[in-house]
Amino acid sequence: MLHRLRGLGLSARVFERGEGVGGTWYWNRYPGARCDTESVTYSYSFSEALEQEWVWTERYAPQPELLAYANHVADRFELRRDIQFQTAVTSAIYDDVVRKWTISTDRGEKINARFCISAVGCLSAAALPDYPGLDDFAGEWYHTGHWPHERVDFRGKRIGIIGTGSSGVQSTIAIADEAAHLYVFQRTPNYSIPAWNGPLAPDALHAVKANYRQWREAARYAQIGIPFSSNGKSAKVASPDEREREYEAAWAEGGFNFVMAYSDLLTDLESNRTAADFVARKIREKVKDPGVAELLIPNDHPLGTKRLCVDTGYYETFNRANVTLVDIRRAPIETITPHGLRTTTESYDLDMLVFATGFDAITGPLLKIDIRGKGGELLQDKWAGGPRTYLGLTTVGFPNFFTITGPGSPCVLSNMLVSIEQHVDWITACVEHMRNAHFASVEPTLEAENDWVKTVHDIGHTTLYPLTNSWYTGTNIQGKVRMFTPYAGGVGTYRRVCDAVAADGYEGFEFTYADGSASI
Ligand code: NA7
Repeated sequence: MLHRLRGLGLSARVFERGEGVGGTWYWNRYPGARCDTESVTYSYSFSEALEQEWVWTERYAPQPELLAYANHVADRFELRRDIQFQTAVTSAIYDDVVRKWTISTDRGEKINARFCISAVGCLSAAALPDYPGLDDFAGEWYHTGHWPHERVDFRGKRIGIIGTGSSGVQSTIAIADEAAHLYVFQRTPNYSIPAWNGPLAPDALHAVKANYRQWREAARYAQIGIPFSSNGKSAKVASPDEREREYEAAWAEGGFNFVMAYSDLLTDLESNRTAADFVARKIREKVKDPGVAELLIPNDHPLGTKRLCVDTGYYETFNRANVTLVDIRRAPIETITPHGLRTTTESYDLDMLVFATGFDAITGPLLKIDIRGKGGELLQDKWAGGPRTYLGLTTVGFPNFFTITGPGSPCVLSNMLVSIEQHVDWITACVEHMRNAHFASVEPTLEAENDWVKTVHDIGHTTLYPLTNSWYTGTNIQGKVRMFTPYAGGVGTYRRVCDAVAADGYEGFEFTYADGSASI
């Protein structure tokens, strides 16, 4: 976004809480952290020179490589001089008279700006369970989303990890390699698909680089921003033999592709069941203890309706003598004790606790900032019943405020890099349009916002996602409204809608001149 705004000749300043760039890959430094979208796709496309010069070494990049990439991009495009690190934005307040935002930081600064653009991310507000006793815990404890920069030593220690989402799955595998004993406290098992990660052969990387434009174009119009597609068929109508072959092929390919094996796995319970049964069989094959295998098989949600995990060796980890799976659904954690934790049935002595307990997702990071629009309206109040946006990019009452990968856009259902770039380009074009036409502010109309909220809801409810308790529906955070807020119609469809809105003179937006006169 900074690079694009500079390209328009505007002055821009970025505020960043961390000491460095990288966002997700800056904070989530836990052992085993790795992107579960393939590197050649989970990377920027805005610069051909950048995509040609960077060499990915693994099929799925590990966190240090992604952080190195973010730093390389920051250096290459000389971004740092306009980024203020170790600075948190505390409030953003719109002044309707001068049509400007005043942004305040925790360093006591106040900055005036025509535009305020949120790039706070969807998974950056870590959630810690409020078990009693944590303050008195004598050992070390960490949250995967706030992992220290220094190496954490697991050797010889009894470790307890709470949470079995993507972060829990990845760190379990890595910690088990070192710990004296690892207790995995599982409330809800999730589905994990093998990544088959490994070195990225120079030939394979070269082949993508030789055709990068087609590759990127395919990603931009694919369902989830990754260039693969389903066979277009329903799993229900395929014969059991056919299905087995299809699932075996998707399993052998690995990663998110699995859920695209048939076109209706995320919309039809019966079809979904066939894929879930296949994965259950794979878990039973991998895990030697049948009781442990049954505990690891998800039983409360359709496959893929909680974020799928992608792993290399997760289920096999439970065959190790130094790993114990603890079912905290049956016997919940009651309290953290000075030397471990106690469930309703047992006590565990632990030297370290790892919380892989997730995030106040999608709206969480934004709503932690005091954002006030026209008439002093608080965004928290406006979104008290759930987020309301037009295109996931803008919201009524908050002019000149844009949300990169905001609620109501494909955001967390997509390859984030593709969605980020699409939003950045759309916002850039909108700002340029305003400058050319001498508009001072832009805001969606209430009608456009209402229609979009309904569209997002209606499309979401053609899928199985709303059935499941998850961070997709907000149920992981106590008191949060249950609502499925991402746009589930696909990255390509969404892009076409956004492009059409812009091509139609920004249909659904109201632009205002500096003197207050409106142009619709
Ligand atoms: P997730 O996917 O939200 O996983 C959090 C895990 O922590 C999940 O298994 C939760 O169980 C568990 N959890 C959360 N709170 C508790 C409490 N209080 N007690 C026990 N267990 C708890 O977060 P991740 O960090 O793994 O992944 C986030 C995303 O980052 C990921 O999807 C990728 O997009 C990258 P639950 O299912 O709620 O029963």
